[in-house]
Amino acid sequence: MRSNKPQLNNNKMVVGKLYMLDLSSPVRAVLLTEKALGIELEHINVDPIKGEHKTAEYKKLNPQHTIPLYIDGDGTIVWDSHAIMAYLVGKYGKDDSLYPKDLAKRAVVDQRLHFDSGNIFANLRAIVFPMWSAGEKGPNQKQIETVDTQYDFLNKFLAGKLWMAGNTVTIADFSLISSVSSLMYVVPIDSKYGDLLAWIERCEQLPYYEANGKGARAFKEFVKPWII
Ligand SMILES: N[C@@H](CCC(=O)N[C@@H](CS)C(=O)NCC(=O)O)C(=O)O
Repeated sequence: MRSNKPQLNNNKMVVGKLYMLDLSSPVRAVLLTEKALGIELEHINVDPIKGEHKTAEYKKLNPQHTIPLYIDGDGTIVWDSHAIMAYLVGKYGKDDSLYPKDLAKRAVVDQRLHFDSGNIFANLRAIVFPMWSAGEKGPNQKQIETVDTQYDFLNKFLAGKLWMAGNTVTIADFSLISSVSSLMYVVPIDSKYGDLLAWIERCEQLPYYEANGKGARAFKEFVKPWII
């Protein structure tokens, strides 16, 4: 493995290594954070579809064998996109706007991050994993109803707000847009969820949105064969 020490690349300091694949929505949440912070990470592709996450070398770094995995220039190892985003903002953010230090504000961001882990991403994974691993077609009616309920919650979180945790962009938006922009190809969002649809458009206007957009389009093509 190469050195973990920060190195210069095109006059930008490469602050750490990200083990990743564009198709993966949690990876894309970290890519959005990287761009928003204006830092540069070395990108190392690890393709779970080819089993590249199950090598002894990778499992030594992350026994849970998930992507994304981050290794900072100082050697700190972090996995889980939500933990990586929080770490990067704390270490490299010029201010705390993406992940506020204020406890009340942070609690709202944390709730949204956990909502992604426990609900939005969890359902995306539950629907998509059997597709590529076992060729199953989906989603079924029960899954559609569950996801629709979660879209309803997201729509309610946004009532009277521009962004998921208030009126400024936070890592909660990065986490949820990366998942929602994949899930919506599997379970379309009903037009009655106007605040949610407007938020997606707002995210797409962010100057660094392509960090998610490219992989989200690739995901759409990837899942097409199994969608009923
Ligand atoms: N909660 C984790 C989820 C990570 C995750 O499940 N990543 C998938 C790819 S999208 C993966 O690595 N799957 C392979 C495995 O779990 O073995 C995060 O946010 O990083």
